[in-house]
Amino acid sequence: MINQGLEGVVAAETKLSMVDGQAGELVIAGFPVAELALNATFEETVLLLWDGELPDDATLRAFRAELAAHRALAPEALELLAAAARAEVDPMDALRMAAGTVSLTRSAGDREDAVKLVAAFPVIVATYSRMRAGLAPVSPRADLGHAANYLYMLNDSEPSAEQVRGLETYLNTVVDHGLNASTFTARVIASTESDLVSAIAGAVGALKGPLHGGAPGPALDMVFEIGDASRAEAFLRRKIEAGEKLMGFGHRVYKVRDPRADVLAEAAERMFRRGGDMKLYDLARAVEREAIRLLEEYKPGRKLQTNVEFYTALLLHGLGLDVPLFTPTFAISRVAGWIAHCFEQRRANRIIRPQSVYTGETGRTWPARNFAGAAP
Ligand code: COZ
Repeated sequence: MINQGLEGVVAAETKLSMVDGQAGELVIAGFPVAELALNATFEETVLLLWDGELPDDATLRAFRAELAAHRALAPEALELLAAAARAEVDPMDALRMAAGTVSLTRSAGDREDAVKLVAAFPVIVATYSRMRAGLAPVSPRADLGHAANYLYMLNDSEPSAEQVRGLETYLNTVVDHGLNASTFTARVIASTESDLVSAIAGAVGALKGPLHGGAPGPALDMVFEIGDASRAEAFLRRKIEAGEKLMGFGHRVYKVRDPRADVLAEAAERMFRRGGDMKLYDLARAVEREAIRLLEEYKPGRKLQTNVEFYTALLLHGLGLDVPLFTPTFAISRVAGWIAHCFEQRRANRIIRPQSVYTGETGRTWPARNFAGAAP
């Protein structure tokens, strides 16, 4: 019996995250997601995943300095991003291409590659975003933390403490999530004993897909297109009846509301309330309620609930990020989780190689043909 999409197949043991789809719970390295998301800096979360424990002050300071020291992109990476901007390449393709340039500087091994990749992702995304907008790239600042430096390089202005906290809440929330498609991709590549940069380049390619990390943009576009709660029902019925999937809803594992949606919805509400304009937030909540009601009507029993992408869109929009930055920002976080899974794979490796069942013809005989291949 074939498990389409490997649904229900347990392919690894992990200490990185526990996803309970029935209870709607997510534990990341021992912490309930809300506990970690609201309290940790992203640097603490990265070391928690990589080393299994929260870092002490000295270790954290050293790690921040290491990340800062690896922010500057190689000239070849800048040239590549400039060429990508001229060609108007998708930001996720630009990220995948530029991430590969980490291979230009030979490193001592996985851990050094890991630091280089985590440090480079926000710099690549922010640099490319400005190039695509025809703006001069902003050089990274060593005195800013990981999340703050990303917002600084995007906007050429120092972010507020609230903006940094909002972004870190997001980055911590989406950093790891069991064997999702991009994480599994990274583990497959790592299981062949290939290098970490190759594993991460593959994972970026997987995350780009609209069924995985590519959903937040279309989810927000849908809320904007609806524009007013009174138009939600008719709009959503049309989409569902046209056989389209509502971006931001449904999940392979969660059959109740994604616990990450709760964390991000609360962070978004705090931000919009502080900004004083609740219109978009209230509209999103109304669209969410209608979508869940209609999905139950059209797909009874499928338990299609809000997933992380729906409130990702709202929170990142509230942080001033444009839609094309949503999935790359997801990658800025998840790269730390991908790397942690590669470390786990290395520690107890067995090449990942499932079976397939052949359903094609057998016993065919080769037709009489002359050497050029044309029939005589
Ligand atoms: N909108 C409308 N219908 C949906 C839906 C959605 N978002 N998600 C699932 N369905 C429907 C499917 O069409 C399918 O209907 P039929 O049985 O009539 O064909 C049924 O619900 C079961 O769905 P499926 O087996 O495809 O679920 P699966 O677990 O394979 O897929 C994903 C989960 C996340 C891919 C989900 O279906 C989806 O595509 N969501 C939208 C994209 C998104 O938000 N992705 C981010 C995930 S974190």
